[in-house]
Amino acid sequence: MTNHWIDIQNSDCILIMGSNAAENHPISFKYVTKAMEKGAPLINVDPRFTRTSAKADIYAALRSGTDIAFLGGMIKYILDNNLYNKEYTAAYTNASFLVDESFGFKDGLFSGYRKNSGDGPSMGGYDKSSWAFQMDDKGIPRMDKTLKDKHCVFQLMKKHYERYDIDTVVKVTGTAGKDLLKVYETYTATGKTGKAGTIMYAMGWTQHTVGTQMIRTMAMIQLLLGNMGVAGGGVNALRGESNVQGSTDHCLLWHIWPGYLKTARASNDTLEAYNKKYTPKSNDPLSANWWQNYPKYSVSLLKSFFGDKAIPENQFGYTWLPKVDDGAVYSWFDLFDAMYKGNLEGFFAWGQNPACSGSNASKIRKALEKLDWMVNVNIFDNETGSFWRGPGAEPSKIGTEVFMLPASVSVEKEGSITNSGRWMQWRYQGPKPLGNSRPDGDIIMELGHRIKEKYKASDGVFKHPILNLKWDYETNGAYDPHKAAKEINGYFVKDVTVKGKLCKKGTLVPSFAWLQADGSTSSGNWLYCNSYTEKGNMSARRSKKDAANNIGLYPEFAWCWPVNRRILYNRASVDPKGHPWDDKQWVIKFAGESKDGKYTSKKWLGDVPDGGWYPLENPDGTRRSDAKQPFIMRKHGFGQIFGPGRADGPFPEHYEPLECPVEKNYFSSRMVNPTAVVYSTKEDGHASCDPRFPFVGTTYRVSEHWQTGLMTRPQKWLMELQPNVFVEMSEELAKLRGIKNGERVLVSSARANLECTAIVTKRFKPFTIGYATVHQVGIPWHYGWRWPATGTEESANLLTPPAGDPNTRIPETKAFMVNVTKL
Ligand SMILES: Nc1nc2c(c(=O)[nH]1)N[C@H]1C(S)=C(S)[C@@H](COP(=O)(O)OP(=O)(O)OC[C@H]3O[C@@H](n4cnc5c(=O)[nH]c(N)nc54)[C@H](O)[C@@H]3O)O[C@H]1N2
Ligand SMILES: Nc1nc2c(c(=O)[nH]1)N[C@H]1C(S)=C(S)[C@@H](COP(=O)(O)OP(=O)(O)OC[C@H]3O[C@@H](n4cnc5c(=O)[nH]c(N)nc54)[C@H](O)[C@@H]3O)O[C@H]1N2
Ligand SMILES: [Mo]
Repeated sequence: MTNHWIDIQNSDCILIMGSNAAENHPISFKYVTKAMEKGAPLINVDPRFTRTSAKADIYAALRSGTDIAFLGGMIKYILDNNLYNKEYTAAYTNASFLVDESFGFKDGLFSGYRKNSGDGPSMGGYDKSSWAFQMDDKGIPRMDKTLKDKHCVFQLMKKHYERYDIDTVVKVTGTAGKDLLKVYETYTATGKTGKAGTIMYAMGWTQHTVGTQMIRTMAMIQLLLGNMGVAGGGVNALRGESNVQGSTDHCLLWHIWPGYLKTARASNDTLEAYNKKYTPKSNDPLSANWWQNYPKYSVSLLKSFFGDKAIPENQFGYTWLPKVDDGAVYSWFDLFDAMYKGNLEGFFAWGQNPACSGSNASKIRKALEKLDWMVNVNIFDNETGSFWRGPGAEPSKIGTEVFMLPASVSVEKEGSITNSGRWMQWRYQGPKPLGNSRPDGDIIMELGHRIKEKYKASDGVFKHPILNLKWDYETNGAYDPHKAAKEINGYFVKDVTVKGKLCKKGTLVPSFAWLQADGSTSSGNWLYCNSYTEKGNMSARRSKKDAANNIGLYPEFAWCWPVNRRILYNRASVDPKGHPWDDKQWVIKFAGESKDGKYTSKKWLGDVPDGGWYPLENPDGTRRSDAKQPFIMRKHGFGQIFGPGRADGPFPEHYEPLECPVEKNYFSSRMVNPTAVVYSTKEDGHASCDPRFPFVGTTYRVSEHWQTGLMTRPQKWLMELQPNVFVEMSEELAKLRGIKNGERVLVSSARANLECTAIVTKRFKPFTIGYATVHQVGIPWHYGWRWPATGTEESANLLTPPAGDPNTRIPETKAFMVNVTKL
């Protein structure tokens, strides 16, 4: 979240789209309700009527996978009706930037497209050279602040979304025209200065071959309406598992190191080359270009990995690190694909259940059979640990040796979790671990020590990073979460003078502004610098005192990255002179002194400002040369309406899901995202516009179960509430197929069949797509054969497709094609 949970209460209009927050993030509704009580309308857009819809003032249905069409229509509506926030858009976004004259878009393709002719999963990619900005002779992007130049971002955007008129959007989404207009009208009213609209989204947006671009379309809307940086605004991803934000920050994903540093590639052959490659350069003195500090963060991270062994002569240990081959990808899809092809020997399934959670799960189950060994680190046995005795498996023919390491559950451990709002919160140990189960921290520490011992004894391959790894987060032989937290925050490794202050060796670094690129500081994650300092464990704070602006920032409750800043990009919540756009619910305001119309001293009130520089303008309107643009993490300092970083285009474009019910895309002759990734094998195909699979399928969660159900399926009372895999369908579809509520039916896709209990409901309605009637059904994915013991219930992921988003490679589990038949 750019903002945080409590801040939702400050919103003037809440759009929940691509999430069912009432069921999956129930606490959020405490704040949604507070905003509603103050008069904020709640809008919900979902293919089916959910418990969130039941609370909404406005509900609109759309066919799964068509959100870019829906939101692209909103962009056109904003532009046609002049509803964008002109001052904000011109001052803080790249709407005024001029794009290279060779940039173009034709019939669904941006300039520079190349189809992939090899056998990799990617359908194609772009040479992005024509997506570059025009630069002036100082190397600063050329701008037209009147937004009239035909090559400026604003005009290009206008042209791009010209095609997204109401009629076409209706034909694609199946949403009623009057519902579309009502949503557009209500939400875009937040473009007025002083008003704020927020978006709450989650998996309904991410799990598509165009998932990243769905979110970007909304980010563009938020920039156009001036909703970024302000209280009650922002782009708010409701994260899932309680600590998924924390684990992403600390490099859960293969392509990033802690703090969103890049994983080193083979061609980054020296530390210098690595730092050079990933440190952006800006020639604009008004751009903070925060990532220019990259080498300070990467060197401090290497110091944290290797301690005293990391010295300038060995590039602080960089030379020892594994590097990913250029072009190679190690996403979930790619790993299981490699396993399936027999290219992996061993596998740690640590706190996960891929045999049920992964899209196209039968391939994952088959892949596990190809391993020599697997270690399941879990609180319970699950379908992954027991894959060898699952349905269809023949134990006598499977050579995989499976080990189970019992872990203790979350409440039996001390440590921190970081919630969606970026708040790192300390938790204490409740009961002691049961039986021979151990905290994950202890398991991984001991594993590290044992591997080191083996390496010492056998001089194995690739030994340097392991033998030199500093591995000392223990006290009296047990994993110590305080030691780990201090390591993450970082400390000075020798006496140094920074900013005129002597910092003693061993003291904790007060914040990332103190980190150095010369090896004098160590930090396991620069973003968490300031979380555990000489003042103590910031994440354990519990003060209910609010900040001066009284908008629910609670700066002394827990700790928030970065540097306890509760609302990201908050410098965009003030006008160029430093006055809040919204006087009542202000986030920060400039309170420095001025003389003769010029600011003479710096002081900000409220939240930790996103950089404490002077405002862009003096009170008399003259521009300051010592100020910075608000979007400090962007190279040029501006919010990106034109986003050339994405794999599939600088503007989001509607494409159909890999498996879709229509033969025509009304926006272009391109059907599927031309850069999507598809991992089909001969046995695991896909089917588009195939009469055998005429209905749109989607998967989702229910309140009563958690994820693949390991922590809920063994509970009798929860099973009583939600005993079976069900398929939710409209009364119209049930009639068409002769299915009655509560009957067992067969749902099938190009991959598998799944037995489900039919729920015939008014919550789904057929969509009219162009001239066709399209039915959609939905299935929860919480089940698996291991519990209940009847063995009749299975995972919805047997049905889901082998395709994903080109930017993230997240699978398209929210839109695929199925058939439903009576059993
Ligand atoms: N009780 C409970 N709570 C949970 C979880 C749980 O398992 N159980 N899991 C947690 C985790 S890890 C996560 S990631 C979050 C996920 O939180 P959510 O994203 O809210 O979860 P889902 O139920 O998967 O999907 C949300 C909604 O997306 C809708 N949808 C499907 N396709 C589309 C589409 O194309 N467009 C739009 N606009 N909507 C679509 C579905 O109908 C569904 O209502 O929940 C967390 N909270
Ligand atoms: N079709 C479909 N598929 C989906 C999704 C969807 O919406 N639709 N959503 C996706 C999403 S958002 C997510 S997050 C993934 C989740 O995918 P997974 O992470 O593979 O699934 P979980 O069921 O959350 O697995 C968590 C495991 O950790 C164990 N566990 C619990 N506590 C601890 C602990 O303290 N230590 C250890 N070592 N183990 C513990 C549980 O018993 C469980 O087996 O699934 C994805 N799959
Ligand atoms: Mo998730």
